[in-house]
Amino acid sequence: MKRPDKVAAFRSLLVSPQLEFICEAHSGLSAKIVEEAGFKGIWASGLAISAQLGVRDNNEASWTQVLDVIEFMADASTLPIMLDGDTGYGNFNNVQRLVRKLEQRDIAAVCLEDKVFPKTNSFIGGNRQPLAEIDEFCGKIKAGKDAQANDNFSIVARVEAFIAGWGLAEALRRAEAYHAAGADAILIHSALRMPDEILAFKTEWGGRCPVVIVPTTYYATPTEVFREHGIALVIWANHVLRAGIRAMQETTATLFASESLVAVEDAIAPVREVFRLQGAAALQEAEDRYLPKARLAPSAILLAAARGEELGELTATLPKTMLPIGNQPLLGHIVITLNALGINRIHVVRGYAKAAVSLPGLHYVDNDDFAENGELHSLALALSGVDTDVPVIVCYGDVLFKKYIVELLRDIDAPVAVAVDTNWQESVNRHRTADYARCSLPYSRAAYNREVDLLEIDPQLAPAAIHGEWMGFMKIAAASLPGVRAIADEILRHDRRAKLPALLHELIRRGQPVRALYTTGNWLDIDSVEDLVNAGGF
Ligand code: SPV
Ligand code: MG
Repeated sequence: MKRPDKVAAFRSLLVSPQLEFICEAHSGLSAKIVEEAGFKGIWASGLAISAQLGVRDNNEASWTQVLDVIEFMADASTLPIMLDGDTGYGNFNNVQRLVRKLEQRDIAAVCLEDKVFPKTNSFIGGNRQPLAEIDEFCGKIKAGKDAQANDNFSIVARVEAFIAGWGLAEALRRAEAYHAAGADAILIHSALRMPDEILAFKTEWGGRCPVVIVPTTYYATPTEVFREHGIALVIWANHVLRAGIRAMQETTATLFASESLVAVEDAIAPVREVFRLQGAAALQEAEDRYLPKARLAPSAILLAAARGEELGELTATLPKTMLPIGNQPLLGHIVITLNALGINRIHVVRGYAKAAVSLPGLHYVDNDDFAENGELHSLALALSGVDTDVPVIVCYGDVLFKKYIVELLRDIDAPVAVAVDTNWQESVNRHRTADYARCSLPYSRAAYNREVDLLEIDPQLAPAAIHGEWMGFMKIAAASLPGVRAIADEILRHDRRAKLPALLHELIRRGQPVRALYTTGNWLDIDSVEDLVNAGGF
């Protein structure tokens, strides 16, 4: 990836024939915001960085701590950054080390001020602040220029003569010396409310080298005045920090007073804006490119619209799926089993006494006409609301099962698959109706490792033809969802009471294989009070 030449970009700003502007930032986030606003460069303000760290602008933050902050800023933005390097954090030797470290971090420029370490902010008792010896300061500039590896790295010498109460002559004397020592530009600072000092300086200075200003106190001066006087670069030095302080104070005061989020929600940036500024979308794209495709957990559809009349009084006010088994309703047990397989998007089709079907965390699909239609209608309703990029596991809302049954289905690679219980004789013995299945291969050792297809499902199947019992478990691959949905709709147009086997038959009839997975026992459908009692021990 081509990186912008930040160092050259800053030098062009300094020498450009027109008035240029850079803006303060104090963090990776604010650097990005300054860039998005359209600025061409960033002022890494000592005041703003120290303030956001919660310390004073008196070199309380160590220079390496400042370096850590501007490294984040440089990473977050493509703009050139000029560090407010205070006095250089020591003597000429410290300046050399600073310049090397800044270049390593792709910082384009440093501004050094002619005060004494530890410095204090120019607006705090400026006229009591001692200035550096001119020669000593010139030595720092020379040392910095000698240390830089990139010819375009800029060192801006900041003259604090006006701040410290000296006049124009001293300011000019210093500027001249710093210029001669190799400074690429002069920052002339003033704490007056009018621009008189800096304009007088610029008039005398002429075009000897670019002049940079910080109009924090003489903010009311029309920008045109700076332009007319040939100022090279204006620094808006602390306004992002101050905007942030005001916004934080107002928001926290409102939150504290109102004990509610309502009053602030619309006044602050939405969370998605935070993600955007952090570049979350780019990471998502990169994940798609570089991460192995994670197997997404399927979603599940539980068909639970029926009452369960066979249970008589027990289901007078509750559908079967909500009957208590131990400490939870039947539905709760099913959900726990699915959750254990990583399946947490569960769509429950409810109908009879639907208000009673209300466990938290589930997606409900209402089949209000449940008395007039059948299972397939319930399935079709649910299929229209599922995520289409993950497979769907379908099961009945009145069946308890060991999780491996669904696990096998989850892991099988087939457009549509069903679990078939080899233990079908038990159902015959219990004289209950069951969906008996005939498959392409009977259950045997030979069936292990072989693809077995479902051929037929019929409660009336002759015992000699039965290979197992279908318990209602079905998996539909994500790619098969639209096709299955269309076939279900077609069947329902002719028979709105159709049951699930009708769907399987139609798939088979159209030559779309339905894979059969043999399992043995380990499930229980609740059809009688006896089942309910047995379920307690399942
Ligand atoms: C800063 O932003 O830290 C500066 C400019 O040095 S000023 O606060 O005006 O001194
Ligand atoms: Mg500063």
